[in-house]
Amino acid sequence: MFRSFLMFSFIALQITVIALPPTELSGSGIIPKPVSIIAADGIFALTEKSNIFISGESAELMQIGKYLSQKLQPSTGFGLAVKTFEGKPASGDFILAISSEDTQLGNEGYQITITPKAVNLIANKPAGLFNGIQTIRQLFPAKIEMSTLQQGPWEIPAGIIRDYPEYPFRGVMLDVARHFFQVDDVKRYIDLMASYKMNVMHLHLSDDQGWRIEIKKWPKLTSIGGSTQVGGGKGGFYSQEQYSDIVKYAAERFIMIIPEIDMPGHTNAALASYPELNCNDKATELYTGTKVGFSSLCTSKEITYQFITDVFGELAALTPGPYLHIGGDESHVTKLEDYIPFVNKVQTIVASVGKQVIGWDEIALSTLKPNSFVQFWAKADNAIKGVKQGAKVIMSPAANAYLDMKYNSTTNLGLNWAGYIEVDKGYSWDPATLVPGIGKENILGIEAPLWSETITNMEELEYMVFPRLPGYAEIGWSSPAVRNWQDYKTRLGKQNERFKALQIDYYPSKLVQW
Ligand code: TNX
Repeated sequence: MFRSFLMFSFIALQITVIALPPTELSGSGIIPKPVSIIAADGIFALTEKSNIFISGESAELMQIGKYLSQKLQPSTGFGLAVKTFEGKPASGDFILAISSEDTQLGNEGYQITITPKAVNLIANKPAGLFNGIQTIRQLFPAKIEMSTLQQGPWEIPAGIIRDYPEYPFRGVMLDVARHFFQVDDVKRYIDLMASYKMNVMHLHLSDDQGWRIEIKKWPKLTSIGGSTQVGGGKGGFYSQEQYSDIVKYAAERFIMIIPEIDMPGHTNAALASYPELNCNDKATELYTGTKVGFSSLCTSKEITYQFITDVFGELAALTPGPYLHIGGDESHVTKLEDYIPFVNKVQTIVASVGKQVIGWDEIALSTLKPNSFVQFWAKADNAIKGVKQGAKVIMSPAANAYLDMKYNSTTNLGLNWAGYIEVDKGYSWDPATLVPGIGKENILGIEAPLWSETITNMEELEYMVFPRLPGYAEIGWSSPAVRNWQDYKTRLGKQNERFKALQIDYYPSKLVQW
């Protein structure tokens, strides 16, 4: 009797702990929301016999196939082989194919056809395949993301998903100047953003408190300027090899790195390293506080432009992407009559090293080159001045998209000068209607910056970035026609298990049922 009672409770327990996999493809948890999902009959099962077939001999496709294999390996324990496609796939295979027939998919879109036999992923370009893999990851149970061996089954209900982005530019910015972040931290951030199909990482590499990139012609920038950070810690910098390693790691995940050297303001670390960059030829003291707007390069000196040419020359050589970010914000101690010609000259220097300029919205006060971009953060008037000059805008409105703004008055980390950004506020805006006079045709995309005055390590970074980042990813990827908070918050709540599997320290907002 006692034994059968035990048996009974054992069975009951088993029933409650086994979450049955879904039998119909709803894609209900996917972030960013795909363009269309159509369910079909049947279920695909990944097994230890599954292979990954790629269409044609290509190092890039091989690398994407291996990326998928490596993502699935730790939790499933399967070592999926990546093979060049020949003949028919067997049951349980993935097929990754480039096909240029479906032009609607563009450079980053994809289509996934899931049948009981195979998962067939097609795209026009490798980036599309990479994005499709991010969707496939979310179609499996969340424990697929665990770093230790888990029990299957590893199933996906059949159906077809078609998907492509609203904007080509979907970014984050990380301020490694106020507090320095090691290469491995940056790589983890890259992996996390890639899983939500974001494709740009802007690195804020210099500010008053620190210079974080080795420049061979100006070595004191890092030996002196990189030696501290906010609060007086030891700071740090990336050697050119380390920076290139980040660029390569990002590129393998179809993410472009945009390096920023902020100028003429936010330059105390450089001014402390080289006296000649100051109008009075005296080096400033290193600075470890959090004030802004007190420093300026000497705009009237020839050496200043030689310095900028050298710095951007070396950075351009290390950066395959087309952009160099010149900052340009909060130059409160640079007179406007000096600021405007300065920005004009810097645009010419950037062009001379073969790159295009991005700058914070203040740069629109100058005469923009036809291929310069304005990053809207604070003043709509500035951004509109940029649009009137024909420039495209990157939308980073501080009151909606700043990852360093507190969630609410009880958040310990972060700042609140642009207000609080709860998860719903971060999600519920449309870049194309936020600022009258800036429409979709004027917008390159969106970027969510994390300034690090108060953010000292990865745990703190993740708490501010999650769970807001998937929302910014969705704003950049999904059409406003399919976006609304009620639907989104249900999908976000379901990401909970994925955050846990990936060991993300997120803020469990009360607005979301986790
Ligand atoms: C304004 S946003 C700044 C940064 C600060 C940030 C803090 C921008 C272009 N400039 O220097 O770190 O506020 O939120």
